[in-house]
Order: sequence, then C-alpha cells, then structure tokens
Amino acid sequence: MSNQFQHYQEIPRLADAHPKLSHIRYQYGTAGFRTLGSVLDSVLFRVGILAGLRSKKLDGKTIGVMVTASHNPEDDNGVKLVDPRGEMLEASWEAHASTLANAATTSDLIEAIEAIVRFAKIDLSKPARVVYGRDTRPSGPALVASLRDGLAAIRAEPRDAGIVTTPILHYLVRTINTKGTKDTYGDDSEEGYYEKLSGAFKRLVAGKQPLPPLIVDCANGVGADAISKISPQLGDSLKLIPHNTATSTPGALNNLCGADYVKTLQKLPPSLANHLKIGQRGCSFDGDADRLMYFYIDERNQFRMLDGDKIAALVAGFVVDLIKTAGLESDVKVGVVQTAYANGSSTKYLAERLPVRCVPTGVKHLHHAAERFDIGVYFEANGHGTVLFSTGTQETLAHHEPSTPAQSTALNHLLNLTQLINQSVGDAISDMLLVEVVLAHRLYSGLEWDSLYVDLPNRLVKVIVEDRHAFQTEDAERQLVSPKGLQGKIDDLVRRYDGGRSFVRPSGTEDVVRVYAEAAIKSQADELAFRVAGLVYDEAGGDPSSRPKEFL
Ligand code: G16
Repeated sequence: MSNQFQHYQEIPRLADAHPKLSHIRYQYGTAGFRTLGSVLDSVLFRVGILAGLRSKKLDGKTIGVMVTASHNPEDDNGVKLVDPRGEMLEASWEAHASTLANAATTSDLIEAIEAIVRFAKIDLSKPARVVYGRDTRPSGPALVASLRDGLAAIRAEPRDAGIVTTPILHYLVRTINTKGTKDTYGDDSEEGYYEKLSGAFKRLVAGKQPLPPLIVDCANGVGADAISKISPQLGDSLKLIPHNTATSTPGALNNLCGADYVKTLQKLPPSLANHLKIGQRGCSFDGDADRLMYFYIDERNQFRMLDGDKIAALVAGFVVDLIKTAGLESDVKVGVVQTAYANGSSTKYLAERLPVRCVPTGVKHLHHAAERFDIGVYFEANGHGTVLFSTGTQETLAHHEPSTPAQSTALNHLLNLTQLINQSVGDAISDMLLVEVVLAHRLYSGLEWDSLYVDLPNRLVKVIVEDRHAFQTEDAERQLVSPKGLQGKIDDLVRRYDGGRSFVRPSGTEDVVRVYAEAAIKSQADELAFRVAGLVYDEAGGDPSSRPKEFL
C-alpha cells in the first residue's frame, strides 16, 4: 500500500477475511447490490470501505448504508448507500461501488481503492462518518458485521441505527447532516421521526371527522415495528390495525403478502381475507416499508387496488387545490413524474391537469426529475414515491402573507405537509399518513378515490432468461434497442390489440426480464402480456420453467 495509506494497515488483513467469491459478478443496480444474502459478505465489507471514502470526499458528512432486499424473497439481501441529504448515492459513484465489489483479490481491491482515491481526489486525512441500518432478514446481522469490518478498515466512525425501515435510515442521514443548521430536518433519532410525522398528521386532521380504522399489511417486515411505534403517537387521530407482523417467523417476509404481491397479482393477501370488510380501506407495505399499495373490497365483493398511480392522482390534486386556495397559483407550479409502468388512464388523467414527465424505473430517476418542479409529485405504479418541495417553494411558503382566512388555512396545511412528507425518499408510513390526510379532507372513501379515473386492464409478467443484460432500452424504457428486431415484433403484436401498449425491460433487482402490457379489456391485456413474454423467451432462450405457457 502507498504511503498515504499508512493509517489503514488493517485493510489487507480484514479484506482477507472477506474474500470475493470468484464466480460472481456484482453490479450496483436500480437499488444498490441485491442478490442472495449468502453471497454478499465481501460486498458488504467493500461497501463499508466505499461509504468511508464517500464521507471523506464530502468532508466528513455522514453517509448512510441500508442493508435490505426490500420486496425480494427472504433469502435475498442487498445494500445501498445514501448520500448526505438522504438521497440515493450519486450516480458517478455507482461505478466505484461495482469496481470495488468485483476486485478479485485483496491486492486488486487495494489497487482499486487507491485508484478511486486518486480519481476522486479524496483527502484521506478527512474524517469519515457512516450510519447504517438493516431490515429483519435473517442474513442481516452477519452482513452488518462484514460492513462494520469495512468501516473499521477505513477508520470510519460508525453509528448503528439498528433494525429500521429504509425511509427512517434516509431520514436519519438527512437529520444528522442538517443538525444545528438553518436547514434542520428534524431530531436525528427514530423517535424524532415518529414525533415529526405524527405531529404534522394530527395538525392536518385537527377538526376533521376521524376516518374508520385502516388495516395495514406489514409484509411480515420491519414496517410492523414502525407501526407499533407510531400508533400510540397517533392516538385517536388514526386507528391502525396491523396484520402480517410475524417478523421472526422464518420464510414469512413478503410471502403471500406485501405491496409487491398486491401489485403484481392484483389480489388481496390471503391473510386479510377474513379481516377486510366491504368498503374498508387496507394498505400493504413491502419488506423495508418504502412502498405503499392501498385497496378495498367493493359492494360486488370485488378486490379494488389503489396503486402508486392512484396515490399520485389523489395527492397531486390535493396539493394543487391547496396552492390555488392559498393564492400561490402563479408562484408555485406542481408537476408529476411517472415511469412507463404508469397506467395509461392515470397518465391521461394527470396530463389533462398538470405537466407530467416519464423517466426510467428507479427512485433516483424519479427523484431527480421531480426536483425540477416547484412541487414535484413522483410515484411509481408499484407504490414508491413522495412529494418534493423545492427550496424556493419552501421559502415562498414561509414568507407568503395570506389575505383571507381561507388562504391562511391552506397555507398552514401546505406547511404541515412539508413536515408530514418524507422528502428524502418514498416512505410507506409517511405516504400512508398523507393519503389518510387527503381522504379526511376530501371526505372520500376508497370508492370515491378510485373513481378519479378507471384503470386500463394491465398485466405484469416475469421471464427468466439466460442474460437479462442482453435487453437494453431507450426512451424511458419504452423501446427496446437490443436484442435487435425484437421491438418491431412487439410493435406488430401491440397493433392488434384495442388500446394496446406493452414494453419490455430488464429488472435491476431480480434476475428476470419484466413485461408490461395493457389493453382495453382484461383478457386482452393478459393475452398481450403473455404473447410478448413468449417473444422475449424465444429471443433469449429462457429457463423452461418460466416459458410463458398461456396463449402460445
Ligand atoms: C427498487 C427500486 C424501485 C423499482 C423497484 C423494481 O424497489 O427502488 O425504484 O421500481 O426496485 O425495480 P426493477 O423492476 O428494476 O426490479 P425496492 O422496493 O425493491 O427497493
């Protein structure tokens, strides 16, 4: 090791204790590294080193590390880095993460570290601070131990946030880094998070008729802990009924429950079947509580899903009305960001009212696009999302002088929304409280909310292929550029379906290619999805178990 590393003599010894598995190539993807928990030991060690380097680069600002595989099955795990304002790791550092993770030997790793230090001009004498947390997965404690070795090797000061939701970890990063500044974001503790959200919620619903109890499917994940902690603080303002709270039952996490189950299968989790009454609202989190899906059972006993698109429509409409009522219509412009997965009806509904942008899948893309609006509402159909208020907008709200009582009330609501909404990242708990606020103000049940627009029938299918990286897209993932010729075949097929739309993209979190299709009627949406999946299979030579069987 070169001279400047004289204080980091522990790196080789600790790196030897966390050797890379030779047959695996790791990639920092849509949501960090994500694969089987059993093959992530070396990755966690190296992420510890990288987090330390990132903190040094940013003059000792605290960096976050979250150990989670979110909606994935229990055996998977993953890790992602959080930048100082609570946002996702800057894109240019994703390549550094992949480089470190793939260094074959300890000496290759040291060379890679030295190259990053040179390239990013990192002053190693700066301090490094890292806060880390994990979800409830059984592989979590061992992976956190590997991470701690990485932090020790780079002499970073660690702070253990324990078992927390992903959004709480993001909140902690932002509050730690803004502590004592004019941008202070809240108290840098888990309790501070619950107090901030519940306080804002109670102010926003004060004087409103309390809504009937809400069933919360916690996906047998860390959201269950969070719900048990925030419920007492909400008191009578909102009664939550938690289900799927078995965080220590092996195999239960995300199994037959949770936001991804609801969205993908468009079904009620079986465990709720005898609990959700007709007309009652229910919602599902995912394994790390950063996704939210709502639902209810209608009068005909049909399951009705209220996904991220419906949340965007509900919330954007409410915010726009408050801006108008507060007399700020000409000062503050609201915009919406979606992905190609957004239901065609939602895009039509929103675009008739507001500017709407479409970006590739991945919270980081939506977040950055939303930052360009004065108020940016972003939601993925799968339930990830939040609302961002630009610094300028927050100043406008702080200094606006209302001239009527109605303006004053609307302004107060907007100010409280900036406190209720977790602006560092999409957050199932904060989003759930936001939805409940809007429902209370609008006097909406699930049915009225659902009636904002009618979803086009749609279908999501996964195809397991030999190499998902062979699939490359452009135009916000709506067009395939590789494999060559496949997009033309998809277009030909789509033309045969009334209201048809379909696209294909490689997942960034699972080893699959995803196919989305929508059409005017459900059977046609299903048929289109399976036919496109068949094309993908034929093109890429997939696993026989995933060969789409229907309609071929
Ligand atoms: C992650 C990302 C989301 C993305 C989802 C699915 O969510 O944060 O932005 O929508 O993966 O991505 P893909 O289709 O590429 O697998 P999570 O909840 O799994 O962290």
